[in-house]
Amino acid sequence: MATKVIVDVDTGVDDAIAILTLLADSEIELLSVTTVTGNIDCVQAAKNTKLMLTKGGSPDVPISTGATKSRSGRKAASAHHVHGSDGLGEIADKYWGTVSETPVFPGNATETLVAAAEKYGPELTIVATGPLTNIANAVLADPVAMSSIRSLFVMGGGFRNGNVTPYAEFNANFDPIAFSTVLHSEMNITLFPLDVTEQVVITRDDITTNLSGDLQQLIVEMTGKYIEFHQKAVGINGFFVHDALPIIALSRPALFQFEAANVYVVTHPENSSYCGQTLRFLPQSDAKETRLAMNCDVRAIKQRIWSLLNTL
Ligand SMILES: [Ca+2]
Repeated sequence: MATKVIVDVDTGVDDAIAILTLLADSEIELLSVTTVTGNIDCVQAAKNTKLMLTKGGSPDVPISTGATKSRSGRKAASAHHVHGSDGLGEIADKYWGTVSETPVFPGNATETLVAAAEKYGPELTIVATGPLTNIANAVLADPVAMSSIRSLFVMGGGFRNGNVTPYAEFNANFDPIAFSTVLHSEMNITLFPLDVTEQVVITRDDITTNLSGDLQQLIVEMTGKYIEFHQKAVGINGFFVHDALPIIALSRPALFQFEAANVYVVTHPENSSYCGQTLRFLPQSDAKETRLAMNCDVRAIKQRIWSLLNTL
């Protein structure tokens, strides 16, 4: 039976590739998408998601927008230099005419998450690839329902380094208060920090060699600016596909090595470069344990991404 999944996304370039990968995976049933403000605002994230659902052949999956500002008080999109002003490398306008009329429920993300948790409980996995604002709001609204789900997979945090400051990863830094609320909830959490997501680098050659036709063109266009950013910022000739990793792990957990830790996030001072830094300690019996994906089989993960995308 396919794993029931909701994704909570701030659809920039890597979220977009993650959504396409998920739609291609016949072992996953995507129930719904919720969007959160992060890379871009949650309304633009819903538009970008709609485009990916259409391209991925599932235009009827409902989308609910969520928080327009973080629990830490941040309002807007701060990642334009990475993902482009539309979140998709300045290509989205070109494609609007091709997008179907997927229903979008404004402001309904918390209700969607809680209702699905109540309905499906241990059959449901939520994958969060943006700041954790919506997930924290759902946990605060109904901690019992949310802790009954099978698992929450989160792309976020970084123990060796950050990516918006030397210490902090974007999702954790954008809403550290939400990140902390979720980490210390009763939910069963698996974290995919930069330590693992920065192991997988996708190059333009990878895309042109492994994909063809419209999908190749879309992904080449979408990743142009994102690759430029990575070349300047970290000196790699390609990009990290952060958000696709928890999606791959849903149906291929054996491609990752996991460990347990007690994880904490620095929530203040808000403007310091430490805000959003994640810290891990050996598990203590009186503290909340989080599962961390710290290493992965890079070659097999890339092969899995290409073989899935080629089924679309
Ligand atoms: Ca994201």
